[in-house]
Amino acid sequence: MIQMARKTKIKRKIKIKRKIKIKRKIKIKRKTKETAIILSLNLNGRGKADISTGIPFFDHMLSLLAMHGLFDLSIRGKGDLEVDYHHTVEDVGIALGQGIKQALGDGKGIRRFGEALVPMDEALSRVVLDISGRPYLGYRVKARGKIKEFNLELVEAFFKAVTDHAGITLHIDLLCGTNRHHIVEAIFKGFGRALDAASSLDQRRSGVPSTKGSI
Ligand SMILES: [Mn+2]
Repeated sequence: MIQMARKTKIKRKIKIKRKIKIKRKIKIKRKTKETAIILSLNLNGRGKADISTGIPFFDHMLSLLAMHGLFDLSIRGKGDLEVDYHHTVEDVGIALGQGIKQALGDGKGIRRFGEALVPMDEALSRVVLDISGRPYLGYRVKARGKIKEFNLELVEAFFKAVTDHAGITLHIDLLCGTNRHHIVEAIFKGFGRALDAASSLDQRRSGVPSTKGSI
């Protein structure tokens, strides 16, 4: 009996040692009559952000997403900002969603689920996500209004575009908060952290984390 237990232990050690090496870097180019977006994303990054969308507040939020998700993210966006910020924000969301999906590939070895509770002073966000292959956004954030010219309804439009194109299930709740800047910041940081947790590789897993065999 003792010998058998020892054998089991040894087997387990060997399994854990196996390293998964997957290149998870992607470049997306997207051009429409309204916007032109060039995005590069490295899920195995270090939080390096180089963002320019023409909307300074949005750049600030995307930089936080990269920094706290430890992704390398570069975005060059040119949009019809004179019309509205909507096209640019939505199209950056589409490009980021496509980038996430492509960088994940078939999802081999990923943890799949991720969640984050992130405070920013009085604001507190909860972001929970599942890399499921099924787009769904639950967005329960009551805050309304503008930060300079950036309307808070754009935050929902952005995450809708991300979830639709990444194929993820995403729940965003604002548990509390009054300051608009703090609220949006807590949400973007939370998404970065939750996505990092869900997309990170579990060395114990060799296949796709689904009993169906695919995501
Ligand atoms: Mn800030």
